[in-house]
Amino acid sequence: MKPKQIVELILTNKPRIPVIPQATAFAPANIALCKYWGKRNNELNLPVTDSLSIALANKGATTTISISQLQHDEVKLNGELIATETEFAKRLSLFLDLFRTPHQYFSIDTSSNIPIAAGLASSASGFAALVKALNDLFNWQLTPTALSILARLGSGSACRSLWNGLVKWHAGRRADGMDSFAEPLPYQWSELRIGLLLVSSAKKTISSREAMQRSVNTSKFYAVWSRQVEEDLRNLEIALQNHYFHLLGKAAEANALAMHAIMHTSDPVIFYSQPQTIELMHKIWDLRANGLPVYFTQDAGPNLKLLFLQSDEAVVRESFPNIEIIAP
Ligand code: 2P0
Repeated sequence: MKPKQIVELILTNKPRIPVIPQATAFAPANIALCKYWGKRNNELNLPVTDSLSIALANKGATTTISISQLQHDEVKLNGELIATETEFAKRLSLFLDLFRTPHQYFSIDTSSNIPIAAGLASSASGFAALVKALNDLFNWQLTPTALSILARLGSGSACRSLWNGLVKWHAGRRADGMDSFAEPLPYQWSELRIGLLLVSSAKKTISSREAMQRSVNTSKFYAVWSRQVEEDLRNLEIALQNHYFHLLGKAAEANALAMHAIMHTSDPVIFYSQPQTIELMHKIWDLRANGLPVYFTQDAGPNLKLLFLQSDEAVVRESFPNIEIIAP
């Protein structure tokens, strides 16, 4: 099945004319504690494994959508009009092609309060916010599950950005991906903290889309990824259920390091870490060796995200003066 057919199926008997002049929606960014790395279907963004994430509360994307009077989409990013030939505008328009009726064009105004393309999951919150705004503009009244599937067609990890808190994306088994969507997990852990350590907000040299494809195709280590995920997910869920912080940190850090080991063994090599990333890792390991319960996770970029508890916030802030702390 093609993405367009999936959308037609989900929007069967749904209105295709806006019911309000414009709609605005927010979606949080999410950080995976167990990563999505590798697809079984590239067109539908169907993953090889399940993944588990935590939402970044008020960090994310706010998107306003309306019908454009022009003969093309208009895209504004953080208040600035973006040329239609840019990769960003083209990717958005290609996604909107899935929804538009003939000669229907959109005006999209999206702003993000997180650095774009720095491995901080900005496309995830962007596509999730867009799908929510479309749902409101047309009054589709879709279920969160349907919205999750639609967001996934824009960017895989976007299917996890429709909720706050802890979220699990079920890989599913079906070829059409109708069983591949995320859902919120029932665990609460208000003491959990995430610290953003920004090493660079420069655009990445290789997109995560391309990097995961290359990993699947060329890394011999990819063969063990499913087993790694299975074990990490089991430990993460036990940790979340029982508030075992060390188990949580250990599983999340191991999962991120395994994902990067796959990249490091890809051909050509994919290496997102900068010297400062490695320095920070050593600092985290040293602090931990000295008794501070702090762990990290890393996505497709040089930045690190620290995991720790509220009770250690002051020490963490002292050790990393530039950290941005989020209470998810
Ligand atoms: C994740 N990442 O689980 C993993 C960890 C990056 C590292 O999901 O091709 O932008 O649009 O489905 O969702 C980033 O990949 O990729 C991502 P596409 P996406 O958060």
